[in-house]
Amino acid sequence: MSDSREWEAGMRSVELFEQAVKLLPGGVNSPVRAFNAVGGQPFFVDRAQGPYVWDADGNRYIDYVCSWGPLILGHSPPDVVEAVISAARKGTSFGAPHEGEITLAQEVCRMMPSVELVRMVNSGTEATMSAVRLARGFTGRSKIVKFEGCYHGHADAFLIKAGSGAATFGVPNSPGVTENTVSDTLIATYNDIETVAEQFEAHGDDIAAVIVEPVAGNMGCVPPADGFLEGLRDLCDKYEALLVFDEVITGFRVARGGAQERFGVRADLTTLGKVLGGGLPVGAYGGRADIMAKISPVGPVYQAGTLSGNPLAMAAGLATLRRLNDDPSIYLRLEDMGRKMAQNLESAARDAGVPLTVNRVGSMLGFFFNEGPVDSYEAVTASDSNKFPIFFNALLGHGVSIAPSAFESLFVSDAHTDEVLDSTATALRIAFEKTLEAPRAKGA
Ligand code: KE4
Repeated sequence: MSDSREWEAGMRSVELFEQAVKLLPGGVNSPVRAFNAVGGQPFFVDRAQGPYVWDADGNRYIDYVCSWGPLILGHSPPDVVEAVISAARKGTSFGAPHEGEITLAQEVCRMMPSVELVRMVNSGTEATMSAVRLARGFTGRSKIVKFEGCYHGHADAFLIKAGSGAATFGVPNSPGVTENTVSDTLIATYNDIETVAEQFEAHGDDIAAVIVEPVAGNMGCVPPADGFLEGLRDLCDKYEALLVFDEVITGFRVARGGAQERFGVRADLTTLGKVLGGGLPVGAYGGRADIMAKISPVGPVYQAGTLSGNPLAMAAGLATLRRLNDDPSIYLRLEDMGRKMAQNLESAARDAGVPLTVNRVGSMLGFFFNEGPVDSYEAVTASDSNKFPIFFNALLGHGVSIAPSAFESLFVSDAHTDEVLDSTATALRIAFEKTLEAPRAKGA
């Protein structure tokens, strides 16, 4: 592909998108896929294997979206595919208990000792909304603290716009989400423990839980500052609120036992998704037995789901977690590939003379058109937003696919080899040079 060519979707993707927009809002089933932040229309995927996806026109891309995190083994790993096929031959859904629910729960509890009991659901959103309901039911309190820039799915309580200052009540930022619904959602600043202490000083006896991404992955990748997670643990203990780690991205991604293992901070409740399902729809919430005992049918806090614990999804998740547990060097490889990808990003930007900050935790990364450091949502938003769409499209034009939003993370999988990263490095250099044509965004 030529260096100056602007990427555009192929003919078949164009035809498919024309059909899709007549049937699906924006032609997609999840907004970020629509390319609104980067211009043009999305390519439609025809198939995927290992580190690659092919679009409907046969163009191949090296994939760093990895389905937004689940595909830690790469696309269609043979053991996962086989597990799903053999499960499907025995039935696709029972609406009744089956052994696969036990075996996956056993793996989760073994890998995350803070999870003594776990409930399977069908998405990360279901997991976080259920965990918050449970925290409120267990404590008898109504407020929660979340962080500006963190995303916990689309449940009403989380869809709020951080008002000016970090200590205000949230206000709805999506029509349909009422002030009453979010009046119990308090906003704090990620990596600023003082803003959390202020909320507790003001509302401590009515805060049921603090919910946090232990590594922020939805403002780009922003790791926890030293002592931040420990500070949350201390405040929750002091005010008898629950600490909820939203590990939908970080669970089994940044370590076998997730961020709570990597950073050594115990959560009262943990929410999971993505890797847990190995590419099929699975979410989960779990934690202390005394808290989980409040969940129906044992306790009064209600939560249910027709397809929760689906046998195919359990099989895909189990095959994925078993590979992560049975291969002693897989996390070393993931760490190594993550480090190489970060180095390639940094050196390509440096060679092009483009200011860039790269954050990384294991095999999840984020990059910012910013001198850095980028350790807060405020720093993230000070990045040069004009550069990202140009960079994104130039990468696509050279066969590399990253998330179509500056506020997402990149992922490498166990299918991303040195050769794959080397060919990515060439595209990175060209794409960074291309961004030099962009006028500097105001405020950047
Ligand atoms: P889902 O309902 O999308 O399965 O999970 C919601 C969720 C909860 N918690 C965290 C930390 C998450 O990152 C997510 C979902 N992540 C986004 C992108 N980072 C999913 C992509 C999309 O919305 O299409």
